[in-house]
Amino acid sequence: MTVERTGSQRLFDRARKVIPGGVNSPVRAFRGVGGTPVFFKEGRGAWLTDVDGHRYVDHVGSWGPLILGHAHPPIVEAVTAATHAGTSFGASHPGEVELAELICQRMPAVEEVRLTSSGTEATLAALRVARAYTGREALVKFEGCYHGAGDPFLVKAGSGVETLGLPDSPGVPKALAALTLTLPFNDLAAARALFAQKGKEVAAVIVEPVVGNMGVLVPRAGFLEGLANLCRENGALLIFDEVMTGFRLAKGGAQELFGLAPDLTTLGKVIGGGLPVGAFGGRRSIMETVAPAGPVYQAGTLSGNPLAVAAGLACLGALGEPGVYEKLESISRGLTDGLVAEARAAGIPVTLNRVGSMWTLFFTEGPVFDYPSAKRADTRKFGTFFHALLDRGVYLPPSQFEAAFVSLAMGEREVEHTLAAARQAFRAL
Ligand code: KE4
Repeated sequence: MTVERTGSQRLFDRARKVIPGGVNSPVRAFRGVGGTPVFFKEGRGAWLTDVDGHRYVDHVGSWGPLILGHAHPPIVEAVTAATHAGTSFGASHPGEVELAELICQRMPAVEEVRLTSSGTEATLAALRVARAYTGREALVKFEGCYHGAGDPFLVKAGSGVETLGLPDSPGVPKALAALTLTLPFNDLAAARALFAQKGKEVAAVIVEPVVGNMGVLVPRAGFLEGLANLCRENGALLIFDEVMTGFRLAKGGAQELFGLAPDLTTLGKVIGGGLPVGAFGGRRSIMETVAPAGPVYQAGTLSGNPLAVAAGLACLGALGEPGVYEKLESISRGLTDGLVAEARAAGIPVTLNRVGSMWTLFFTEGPVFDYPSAKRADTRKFGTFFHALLDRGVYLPPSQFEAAFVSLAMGEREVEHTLAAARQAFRAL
């Protein structure tokens, strides 16, 4: 069963003439699954509609921000009202104070926070602050983790870099890349060995506390705590990159879930409710180094933009309601237990990794706990499965090395629709 998507094809043909690869972000290009990217014209709740009128249950949610679903009415109302009051001031306004207060209230390890317009800006800023605060230059990251498209992080990165099979990225100066040391995720012994050798050179360790950019990788017990201890013992800063996990995995993010207090935290996605926002924050003594309070420069024309802040406040407000994380957990468990059961019934070896409302179905026996084990997944089979679902009205992330996201707009209907499509798709493999 192949569904015609002539509207998407025509738009993609036009797009490729004026946009590199026809997309504004590589992960959208379907390079990991083959075929032509779908062009969507509308999202409503848990559903997307493409330009040819086909409808899909959306398991991508704009890569995480849409935890409440598409066009969530309180967000639409908040942004509409903000628009009529003016789209940008380039000056302070009440909303940015309210959003900063809310973030600090829900993440006690964040005593001060600066808003940006993307996660990439946030991680770049956090690294600059860590280097200034410690007077050191080395950065430690983990293979397969993705922290945005900034030069220092495009070393053995995940997400689109991994999907496109780029070893790293050309254009990143060797001298800069040499300052980024990479370790295997979930390997505390390797981290200890690195710190034994270079601990006093390390400005920061940056980690996705639950990895989403290799597909979902779950931290082993003691791994994150071990990193925190190594940082403390060696005078390095621990940065939790919670752009994806922040306020998704718990009301206080992954740091609440794991009971840890990183020195710095980066945020994005959910705190913008689908509009462009990022943020970096942490202990006051560290954040007071940031201009104009201190000498570390960081800036942005649209940082704290009134529309994005209005969307973020509406989104975080909804996430403050009682029972929302329990509801997310219940939908996520029902969906993923069902997928595993359908794969088993069809005799297809899979490993499903999930934390809360982030999950990935790997086409491999497993276990999948780091970059090498994730790379054993059969990406060809994933591509076939992806398209078999797409043709049955289910939109998964177009790459084996990405996380799928559950939204509060999903219910029984969306779960059943997805499982029925998966039942047929597994049999098409
Ligand atoms: P942005 O600059 O894309 O807002 O955020 C970068 C970023 C930083 N840290 C983490 C943990 C992230 O997951 C991201 C962005 N995630 C990808 C999805 N894997 C965004 C999708 C895309 O690149 O188009």
